[in-house]
Amino acid sequence: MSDQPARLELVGLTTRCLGRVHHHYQTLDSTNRAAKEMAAHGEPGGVLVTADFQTAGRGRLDRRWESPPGSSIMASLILRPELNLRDSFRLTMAAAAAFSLAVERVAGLVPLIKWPNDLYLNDRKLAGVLTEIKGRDRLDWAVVGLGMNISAAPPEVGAIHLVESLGAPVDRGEILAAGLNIMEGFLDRNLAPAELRSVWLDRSLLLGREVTIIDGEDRIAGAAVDLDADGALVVETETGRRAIRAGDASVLKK
Ligand code: BT5
Repeated sequence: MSDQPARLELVGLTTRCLGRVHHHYQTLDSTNRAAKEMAAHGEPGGVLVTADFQTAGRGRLDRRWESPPGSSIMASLILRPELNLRDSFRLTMAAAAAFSLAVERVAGLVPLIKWPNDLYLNDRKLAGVLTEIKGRDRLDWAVVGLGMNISAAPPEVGAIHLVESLGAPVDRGEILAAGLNIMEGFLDRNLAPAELRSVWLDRSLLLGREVTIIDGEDRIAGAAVDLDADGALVVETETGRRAIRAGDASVLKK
């Protein structure tokens, strides 16, 4: 692990707290892994860890997150909000909403939010959020990780990058700073579920479409019709409505 001088400038950062302490690395195994270690050692909320390259970037369920060197945002934020553990999905909701809004603000494109943790452009994956938490009933700390393809994306997973979609250069530091600015606003408003739900509803990739949700052995098919107050996806199945809290969604192509 090499600790290089910061090369990722947070252009336009206006936060009080988020990203004010920023550790940037040329190479790390995983920014989430590093941030979790820092959180466990007592680093305060707001600390940001970024890398140009990850040798063991992670998605959910120990999947891999791959990205060519220097081509993306790979960022993990330590957060310590007052939150019940059962409400921790709001952190993922806030991050996905903040970074969808940030891309719109900086690049003028509107990434759709694919429940439960992805941003999509043109039906291809642009970004993913990985939230990891520690606590009992109350949250002790959370690490919210974001991977977003800026100028390249691994072709084999059908991903898209922002420059490809926009047809012009984009400054990843500007996107990251804008996302942190917006995220801090959500945190200041106590991650208000109604506000987060409304951004998600506005930008939902799944609503109104026929979907299949796979959660371990569980497979649920139907029309995605709503998000409930906790961010669960409401699916109209043959046997009635179900609120689904976790899983991987795929859209049925017509
Ligand atoms: C996610 O998981 O989408 C969460 C990804 C979080 C990555 C960030 S990078 C900074 C921080 N540090 C980490 O170690 N992780 C976080 P999931 O929904 O499970 O999706 C994972 C799947 O996305 C993989 O199995 C691939 O199919 C696909 N994938 C991998 N790399 C990708 C990329 N660059 N762009 C789009 N899709 C990708």
